[in-house]
Amino acid sequence: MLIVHPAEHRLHHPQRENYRGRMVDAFEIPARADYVLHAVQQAELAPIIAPDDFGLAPIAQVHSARYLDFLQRFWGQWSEQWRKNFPQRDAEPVDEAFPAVWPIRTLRDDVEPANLAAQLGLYSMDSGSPFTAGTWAASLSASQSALTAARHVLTHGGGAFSLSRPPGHHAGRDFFGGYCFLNHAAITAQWLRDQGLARVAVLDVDYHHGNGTQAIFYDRADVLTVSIHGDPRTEYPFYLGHADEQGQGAGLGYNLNLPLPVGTGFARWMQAVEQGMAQVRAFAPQALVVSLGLDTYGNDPIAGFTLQTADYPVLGAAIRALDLPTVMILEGGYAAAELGNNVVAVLRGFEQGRA
Ligand code: Q9C
Ligand code: ZN
Repeated sequence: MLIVHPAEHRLHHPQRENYRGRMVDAFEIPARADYVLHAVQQAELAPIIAPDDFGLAPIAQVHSARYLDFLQRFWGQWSEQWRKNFPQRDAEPVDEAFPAVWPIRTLRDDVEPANLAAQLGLYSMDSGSPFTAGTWAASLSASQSALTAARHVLTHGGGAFSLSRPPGHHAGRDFFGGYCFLNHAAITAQWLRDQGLARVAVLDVDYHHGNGTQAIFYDRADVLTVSIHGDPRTEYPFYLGHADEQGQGAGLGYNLNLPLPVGTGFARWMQAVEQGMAQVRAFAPQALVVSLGLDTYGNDPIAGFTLQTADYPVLGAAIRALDLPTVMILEGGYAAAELGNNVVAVLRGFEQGRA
């Protein structure tokens, strides 16, 4: 196994976020990756390398041109505008920007407003995902990290883990949300397709439904998307992730959602994961991308399942038993101090697995 880790994740360091209408300490912070890096170093699981640069082309295969343009220029324009409006202050005005207005039903999303606050709404799904000075650079590094892991498993088989952030699975073709800006899992699956693999499966075990990944591949039969998650009737992202979403057109039958109620424990959860894995096996993919969120953990501050650290090796072993070239990408998991142990538990299970 190989672990890929970009130091640039740290450039995205939000202080605060809007959570249920209140400003609270941000959950998706650099300390998360620091804890994981420390734990995988201590465990001596695998070599840890920095990502290579795959450029923007693989990212532009998934995200729209105007969204990528927005991500790259937004902070520069936003902070410049702020300095003009408040010339007496010379530092960065605020540490993070949040949307406040959106083109919901009946409003137009085809014309990009010149107003930057309005652009922030056009390209987002919620007000809880801080956009910071380093958001683009960190997100780009996370995509490059996932691609580096993908190239490793394409060449050598086995597994590779992208120890990167911010996460990606909520980001759609042209929007951010749920702390995600670039959909690294989707970019990786598409890149593997573009390398000539006919079928790629994405298995999303994050607590939250992978709405971005589902939507990106919803009408396609070449990428199977499977997500096990908290029921969207009560859990973020609320507006997608129901069991009746099975894909459309050529993609009908190539999306599987397994929503579970708040309070679900390991036995029931693992049963659903096995059900998802049966679908993956039936699809007979040439590679597997795992959206590895660890917010299923019982002590997670923003999620509702009750998994324990000792449960995670079972997940890792089951992933290994699929016997596919496997790219695992870090998604959520906000019990930061325990996140490292939980990641190591999955990776140990993967290493020792192959039941
Ligand atoms: N005020 C991931 O785990 N919480 N994202 C929104 C609404 C968003 C989690 C709360 C949670 C997103 C990758
Ligand atoms: Zn999550």
